[in-house]
Amino acid sequence: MRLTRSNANKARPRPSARSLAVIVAVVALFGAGVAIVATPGRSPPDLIGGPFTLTAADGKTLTDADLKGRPFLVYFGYTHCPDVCPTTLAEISDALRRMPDKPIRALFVTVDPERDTPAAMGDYVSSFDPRIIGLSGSPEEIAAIEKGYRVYARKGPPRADGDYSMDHSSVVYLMDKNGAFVETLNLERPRDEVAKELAAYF
Ligand SMILES: [Cu+2]
Repeated sequence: MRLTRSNANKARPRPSARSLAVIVAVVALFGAGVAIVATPGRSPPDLIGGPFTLTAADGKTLTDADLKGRPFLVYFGYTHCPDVCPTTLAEISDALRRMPDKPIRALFVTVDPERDTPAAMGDYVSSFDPRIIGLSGSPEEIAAIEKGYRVYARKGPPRADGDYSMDHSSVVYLMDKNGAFVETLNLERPRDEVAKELAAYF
């Protein structure tokens, strides 16, 4: 049976904030793909990642050099996020809890350094797996790592109460022990499967 236009519309679920974030991320990664074509001689892993300097909750600096030697995860978001960030961090936590012995570091880097101080980031991640590290930095430091990881992040329009939200791409990056990009972690599948795949890297 052919669907009429109105039926087809009814059958199609409304895109969630999460799927919109994934679409944004795919567009951002496609942008990276265009750059690959335009930059001969650079392999795709070189186009995502790179050096960074950030600040942890204890005030200590964390750089890409400090992470050398073991693979790590990176996720970008902000503590005022109503939906996508807490959901994703809960999913990462859930996968990590399935491998309690693995020394995995997962960085949660703010895209909203104006409000998210290092202490606020540390406070926020304390409700998730302790291997998730909350990180902030100066606006310049955050802009630099966003550029390196091809992150899309933009301040949304101010709300009536003066507060604002951030539109941002939602991608969990798996980086290897040299800090080179491996893949984006697919969390849209059974958590055991995610944990099994991750465990193979650590
Ligand atoms: Cu978010």
